[in-house]
Amino acid sequence: MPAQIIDGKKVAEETRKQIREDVEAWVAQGNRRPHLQVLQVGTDPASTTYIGAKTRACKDVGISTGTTHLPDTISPKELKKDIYKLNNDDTIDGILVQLPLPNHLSSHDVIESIDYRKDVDGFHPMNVGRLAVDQPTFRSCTPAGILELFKYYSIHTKSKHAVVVGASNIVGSPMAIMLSRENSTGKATTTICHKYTKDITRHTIDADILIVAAGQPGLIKAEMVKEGVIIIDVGINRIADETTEKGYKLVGDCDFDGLIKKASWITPVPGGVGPMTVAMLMKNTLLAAKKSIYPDAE
Ligand code: BQF
Repeated sequence: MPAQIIDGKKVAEETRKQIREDVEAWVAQGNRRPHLQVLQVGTDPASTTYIGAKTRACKDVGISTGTTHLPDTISPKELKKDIYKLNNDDTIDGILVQLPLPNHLSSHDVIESIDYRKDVDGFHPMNVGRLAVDQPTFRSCTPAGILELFKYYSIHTKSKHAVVVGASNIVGSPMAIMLSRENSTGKATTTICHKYTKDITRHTIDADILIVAAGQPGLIKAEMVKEGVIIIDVGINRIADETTEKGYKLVGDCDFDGLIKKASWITPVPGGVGPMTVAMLMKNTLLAAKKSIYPDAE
């Protein structure tokens, strides 16, 4: 039997519908409408696309939003000055600096300059630290979205072997932390593979749940996994394709056509993890707004 498809587009729509209701209830109680401010440094076309998706999602759920465009020549000092202004602006609930940044800017330094209470991406060391000790926090949107998909499809992680391929600060590392904590979305035995792993098949072949965020199209093939594996493909790679309007198509890091025959569940690209990432950003922004008034809100 071929794998069942995890429909991230559908689950994201349902998630946004819930958030829309929560936002309207929040505003109906007399609160200011939540606001997300996005900072774009430079004009990277992929970044522009992602910001477009986030702006549309904000409109959909009733969160107010704006994008500040900054030149790619901006100095770290100037960029941080803009961030401090937003930190001190009571009408701004969430601040998102679109990544990647141009090479001359340190993302660590820039992220740390964001007030952690407005860090709706969940990248500030305060929020990462709180995640690591299992305290309520703004969770990184992609791994949080993957856990929402597990919840929706009743995919259990307890005592499973979860293998995470890719150790980035944005996806792999927080994903592994979440899966290994002793809570209802964790309790998995977790392996992290990365570019220094000698023989990744040794690990992937043993995975009950395989989460791939390596940025390498076709990295995971059917021979590398066992029957019944759950495949979560986080990769978003642009591949040249003249038959499409844009001249490219999106593919993940996994050989979907091969793996669908062997897996029990699989996420497509596009329409899998990506839409959930954006939905979780909406959730974090509403949470930031609530916490600005009720610090204990969860
Ligand atoms: C979909 C991102 C790499 C580097 C920087 C929907 C998104 C993507 C795909 C999206 C991503 C990836 C984002 C789909 C935000 C996810 O339909 O499959 C939405 O907008 N994402 C980002 O902001 O920066 C990135 C990937």
